[in-house]
Amino acid sequence: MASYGFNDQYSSMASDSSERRRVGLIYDERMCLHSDPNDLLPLVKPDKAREPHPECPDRIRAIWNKLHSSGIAQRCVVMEGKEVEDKHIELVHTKKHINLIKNVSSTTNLRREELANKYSSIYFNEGSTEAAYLAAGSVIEVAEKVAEGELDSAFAIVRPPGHHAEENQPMGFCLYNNVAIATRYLLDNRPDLGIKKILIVDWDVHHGNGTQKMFWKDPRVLFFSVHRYDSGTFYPGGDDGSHVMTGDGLGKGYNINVPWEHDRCGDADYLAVWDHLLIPVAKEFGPDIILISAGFDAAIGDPLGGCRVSPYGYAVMLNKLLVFARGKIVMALEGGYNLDSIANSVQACIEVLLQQKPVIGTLEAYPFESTWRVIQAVRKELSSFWKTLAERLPEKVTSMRTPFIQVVSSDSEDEYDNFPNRVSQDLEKDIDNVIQPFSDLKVNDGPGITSQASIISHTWRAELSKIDIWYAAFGSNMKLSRFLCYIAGGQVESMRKPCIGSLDKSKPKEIKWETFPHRLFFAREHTATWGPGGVAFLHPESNSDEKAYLCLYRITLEQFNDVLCQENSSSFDMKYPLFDMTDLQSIENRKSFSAEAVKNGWYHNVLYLGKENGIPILTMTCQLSDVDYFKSGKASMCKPSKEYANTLIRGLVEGKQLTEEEATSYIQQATNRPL
Ligand code: Q9C
Ligand code: ZN
Repeated sequence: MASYGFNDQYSSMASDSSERRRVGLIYDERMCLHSDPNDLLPLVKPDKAREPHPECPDRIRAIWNKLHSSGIAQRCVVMEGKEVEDKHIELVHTKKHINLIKNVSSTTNLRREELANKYSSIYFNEGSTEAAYLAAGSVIEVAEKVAEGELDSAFAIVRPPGHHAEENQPMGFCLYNNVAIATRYLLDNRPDLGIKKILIVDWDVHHGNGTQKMFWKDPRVLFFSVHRYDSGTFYPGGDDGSHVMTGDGLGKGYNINVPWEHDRCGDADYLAVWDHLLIPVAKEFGPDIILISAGFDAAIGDPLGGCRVSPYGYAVMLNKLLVFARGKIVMALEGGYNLDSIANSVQACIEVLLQQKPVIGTLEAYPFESTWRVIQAVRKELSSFWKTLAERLPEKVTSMRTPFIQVVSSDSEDEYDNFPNRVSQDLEKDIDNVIQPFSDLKVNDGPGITSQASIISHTWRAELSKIDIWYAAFGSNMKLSRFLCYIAGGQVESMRKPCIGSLDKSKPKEIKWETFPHRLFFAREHTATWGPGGVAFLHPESNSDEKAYLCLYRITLEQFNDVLCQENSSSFDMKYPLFDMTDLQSIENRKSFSAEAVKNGWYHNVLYLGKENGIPILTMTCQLSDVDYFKSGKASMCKPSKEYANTLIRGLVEGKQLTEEEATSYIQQATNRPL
């Protein structure tokens, strides 16, 4: 874990948590001057009237107005647009392409129409050049500020979009590839900012073909795109968006495509991709900054996308990315054509960036069966590049799914008035009945739910509160009254200072005892809680000659995080969990997990001890390297203080595990035997 830079992230988050997060918002009305000249025709020739172009100026106006009327914009750092310089565009585009965009607005209408017709889904007008320069320049502007640390994160409300634009051609409503230009700018022109690895998350419903090509061989940029693919029939079409497209040369493994097989993917599908692909890979990659190609055309109600992501879904997706790169996230608008959907979705995202209120909501359905198929195919394709993807997903996880029912086969969106998935009211209802509602999900009933529960997450606390684990105590926490201080808060006799407790003060649901083949020992000279004398540790490695008594408390994973925090640090602010769902999933195979954010604590090594009633048993102890340190005599073994030993003995006796004599001799043995 150390290589992921978690310690840095957590500690920096903790230290400035009381301050408000600085979120940049960039917008410029001049980007509204780019529009489809055909949209003016109805004024001239009413008989030629047709649907307005979906990539219209009102898109960014709708977002801007919404953010102002809701008062969110007033909480952000608002900036004016800035034009990109040609030398920066040249980082990703040819001179020929730059000349096309630079001159297209000063030529004739007829010439513009001819030029536009040479490309796929492109229009030009008098405002196109300026808008394209502003869109790219504005993304650079905020990316630079976020990289410098002047802003924590930012959203660039820009158009025209960028991710389809390739080195030498505009495409799919995109003129310059805004996100790609900003990415290369940070990497190549600003080495002073220390940005060496960039994660680009492209959640626009269309594949980001342009961005993929620009970083195809570049291992500094991890390009991750989730998009409708529909066997290569969905725009932009062909096999560029296939999951076998993983990059080339040094960049092999740094291009990840998650291609939906069909329409109607929603929150549950996207969050399954987050939990089982993006988040684990992002941990392993350790980006210095994240750029999001934030199209909102996978939103419910979008006329082109046919997907069903809710504003809450986008909020959770974004929230899960905030733990990386010290929260340095730059979002740039790409597609998204339902004005209400994009305004609400952007609003939800900015609220996440501001971190001023918890993300609240629930999910309605499981992922589609096809979603698990896609996730498994992607994991397999990339398993040799990312070790986190090599493990097979448990059947319990992938068995939670929604059957897919083909409703209307309308694949091409040849005209913009064509809703890809228009279904009758009745059919829509039938589908909803097939989708098992979230309320039917037994969320607190064993380990099968572990990964599913993360799909139904709000903030990390709400998410982890649904998961039960056994916390196994071998030290003073064997005594219930002492352990309850970590849950409800407080102080029992002979403790030197009170505990804060968990945010969730509910008592353990069950208590059990078990013995484990691990060595109990006492080390260190003095502790803040117990004063002079050693404290108990469990040897992290098992040893069949040993027998340690552990008291198992069934608590939630949220409470476990609070215990882990209190055992290790008096000051750590739990903005993010120390031990989350992903960690719980991986600990079964790895057996131990180091909570890097509190690595100065003596109990930051989480050990997996097996399962009880299907629920994972976790304890916390020192690192294996600490054991060597104790053995070396540098911080020798040490007898527990009288008070402390007494607390342990009382715990064992009250728990009816040993008689007073047996307990005393058990503790004594643990004290005297060398390691
Ligand atoms: N039959 C973005 O969302 N559709 N671009 C053309 C032709 C083009 C979408 C359909 C969709 C482009 C940024
Ligand atoms: Zn799109």
